[in-house]
Amino acid sequence: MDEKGLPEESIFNELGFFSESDTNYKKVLSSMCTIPHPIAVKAYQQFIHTNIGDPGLFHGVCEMEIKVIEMTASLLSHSNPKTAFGHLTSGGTESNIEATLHMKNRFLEKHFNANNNADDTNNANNTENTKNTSNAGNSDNANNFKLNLVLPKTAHFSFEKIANLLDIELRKADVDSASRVIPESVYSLIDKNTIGLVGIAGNTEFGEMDPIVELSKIALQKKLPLHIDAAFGGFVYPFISSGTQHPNSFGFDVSGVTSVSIDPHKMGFSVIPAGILVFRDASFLNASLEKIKVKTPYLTSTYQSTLTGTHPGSAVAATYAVMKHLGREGYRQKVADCMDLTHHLQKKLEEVGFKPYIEPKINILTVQIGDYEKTNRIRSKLLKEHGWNISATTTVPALRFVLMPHVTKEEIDDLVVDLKKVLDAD
Ligand code: 0PR
Repeated sequence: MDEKGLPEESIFNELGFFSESDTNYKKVLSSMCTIPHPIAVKAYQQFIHTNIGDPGLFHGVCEMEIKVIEMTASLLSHSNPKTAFGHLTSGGTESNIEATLHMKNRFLEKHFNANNNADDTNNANNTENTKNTSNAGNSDNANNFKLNLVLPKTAHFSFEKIANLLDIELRKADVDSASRVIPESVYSLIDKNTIGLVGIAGNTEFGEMDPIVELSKIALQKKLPLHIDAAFGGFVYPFISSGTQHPNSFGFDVSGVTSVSIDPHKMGFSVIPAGILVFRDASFLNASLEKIKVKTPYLTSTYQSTLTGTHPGSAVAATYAVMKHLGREGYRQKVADCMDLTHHLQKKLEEVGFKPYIEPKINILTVQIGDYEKTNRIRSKLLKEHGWNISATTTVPALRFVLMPHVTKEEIDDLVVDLKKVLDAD
């Protein structure tokens, strides 16, 4: 750090230089984020100094957070949104971490109970089971076996971090040709050490939704929590116009669903960082919250049970503002615009001979142009020679386009011309 500070003007000249290297979202069809709504930006600025980690100082943002959770629960078809429990996070990764942490704590509480009180439904303190390291039945061998989480193989890579962080095994269930998880595969992976199930509403690569109702049946039968990762699809599926044959239920109207992750900083058009984690109600969490709860004697609250300490109230305000400003009607229109872009790209690609890999349900389109090597080569030529940011899928070789509101039809037309050029020269 320099001894002497610089005047404002030279700082902003320098910032301008850095900013030039950042995208302004032109030619970006790889991102699940977009330019935030101006209302969100304005609200963010108004609350820039607020810290929701010290709630006693910021009653206003705390009240807004409660309202955001209530609005979100209602969007997720909760029958009594006021009883939903949740908070804002930094995004899908943090929401998934916390949801999984609660599943793990709930499992440990149920089977090992913090005070070693035997849960005889699972044979705790049964000496037989102390010999069996794969049996979650005894507190003495709590460290001798690995807990597992059953999730679709299309799940976001944040779960890889979670596996490492929480020391759990990921059991990846097979998916069908439309990238939707196969319920029988999920069922077959469950055992005594399974802490819960995950379903996805809008998977990262294809935007597809898993058969949540089927997953819910399994969860209820096996008495397991079911977390839905709707980080991207949560603000899309509820606004897809009816008439599509897609079953849009993935929220709290599906009885086995215990928690949902949904990101305002993606299709919610709020600022970064804004994620939301909502639970059907707090009862599922009681024991777990106790476990992660820490005393905060010198703050205005007596304890904290969120993963982060200091976190931005500004993101809460931005999210509240944009949700209130757009309303369901506004989101429906924005989603319709994104779908219009998606169908425009689909038509343009079909004109040059490419059909989508999966008929797009939401604003993500994938197209197969060859094997992995060719796909990566074309992708990198599109960037190097023409400046297009496109991603590629990993579960099948395909180019992937995310049609966010910053994309225009003119851009799409230019992109398809450039893609054709690159393919012809390859
Ligand atoms: N769950 C799903 C289904 C996701 O698609 C993502 C992110 C996450 C969880 C994790 O969310 P956070 O990144 O908010 O923690 N999916 C995007 C992706 O990996 C994130 C992204 C967004 C990446 C914008 C790049 C980008 O420019 O593609």
